[in-house]
Amino acid sequence: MTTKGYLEELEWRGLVHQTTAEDELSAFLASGQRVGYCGFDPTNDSLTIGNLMPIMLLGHLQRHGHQPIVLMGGGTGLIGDPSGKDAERTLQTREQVESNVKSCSRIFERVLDFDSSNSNAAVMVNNVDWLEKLGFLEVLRDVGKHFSVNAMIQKDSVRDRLENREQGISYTEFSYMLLQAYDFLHLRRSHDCTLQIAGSDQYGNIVCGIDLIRRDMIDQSEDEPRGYGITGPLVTKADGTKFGKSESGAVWLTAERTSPYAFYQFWLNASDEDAGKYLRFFTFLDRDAIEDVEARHTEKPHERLAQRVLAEEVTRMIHGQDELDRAQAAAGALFGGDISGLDEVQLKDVFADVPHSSHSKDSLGQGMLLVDLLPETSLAGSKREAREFLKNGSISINGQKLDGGSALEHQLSADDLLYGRSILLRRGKKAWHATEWT
Ligand code: 383
Repeated sequence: MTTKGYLEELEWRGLVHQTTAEDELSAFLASGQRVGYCGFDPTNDSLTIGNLMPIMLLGHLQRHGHQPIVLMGGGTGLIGDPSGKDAERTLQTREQVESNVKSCSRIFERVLDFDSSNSNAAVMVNNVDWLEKLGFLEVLRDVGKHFSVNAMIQKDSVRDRLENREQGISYTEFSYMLLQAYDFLHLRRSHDCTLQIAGSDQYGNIVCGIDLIRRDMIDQSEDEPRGYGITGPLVTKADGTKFGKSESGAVWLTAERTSPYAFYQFWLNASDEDAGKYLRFFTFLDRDAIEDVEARHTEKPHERLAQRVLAEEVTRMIHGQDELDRAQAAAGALFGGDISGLDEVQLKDVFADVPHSSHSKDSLGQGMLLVDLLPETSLAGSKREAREFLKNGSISINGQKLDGGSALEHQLSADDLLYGRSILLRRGKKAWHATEWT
């Protein structure tokens, strides 16, 4: 396999924010199989799409014949990286960190190949394995001596917190960069790892590692490579709002936290301005394929081809073909109105984002007039309006359209409950409302 073209690939995709020693790096990567790593601190039980870009950077690294290392920060997660954080964090317990490492690890199999019969199989390591063994005196003598506090307080991550006296920074978080630097040195020694990859917020930490490696190898031949770094850009949205947030909060990479349906919808909702960029960042489609999608999109923007291809590719990559099929079926049902084929999980996911109201199941006992219920939902502002919508036949129950002639007298009963708890109402083609009965 050729190892050429990794940096060029990242360049045309717009995935390079900064590199160290660019010219040298490009030749270094082209001339042999290299090892590169990216670290992830287990601050939660799942990663978010904020972590997806560096995962893609590792994915491209492997697809260009190099070996990716995923470093789980089981040790650094106990400390807390101040980079990009404006306040000190509360320490997580060891149990929390350990369990987060486990649940976060799963996601990488989706993008990287861990099959150890390949020479560039991805490897996963956990820095608690070596950081935990370091003694305090050893760290101060072997690592700390190479760091100038004068330089440390100039790093963005620290400076911002020093300037903001109210927040300040603890000695613990201040020391974080020593640990990340030590990791790079450790992987340089143990795995011949010469490259660290990350988001742009990590540049300072990467440079610390490279400096430490350089000092450690001071007596070695000049021909021995030291360490390099590549950071990806901050992902932005054309409208200036923050990338990675949907109306219901962060977008996570595990189905337990963000359903494949919501995940699919998130990408589908990308703006025309952003869709092309996201295709380059978050899919492995090649240049011709992406440019072809863009050209076809521009001819008929209303068909949203770029968004559909984006949503399909990313959802398939993270959740697999079956979940993509289910998400698409659910989206189609919501759009077409026929929800009879959806199972309980799909219903829950699809209707998570529509307006909700809660009602007492008892009131269904004697039958409840729909015209009385509608004003309690988002579909009608008053009883008068409710009558009107019913009369002109624009209301559906669980996807079944009501005939205008008899709709005014229509009663809801317990038989209308889907999975024993919800009745889904629709006005016209688009306005859905979920009533929940307990
Ligand atoms: C720990 C030990 C290392 C190397 C890196 C680390 C983690 C690093 C960090 N990264 C972020 C995180 O874990 O805090 N100190 O939440 C994020 N990363 C990646 C990427 C990103 C960064 O996981 O920019 C977004 O996802 O670098 O914020 O030896």
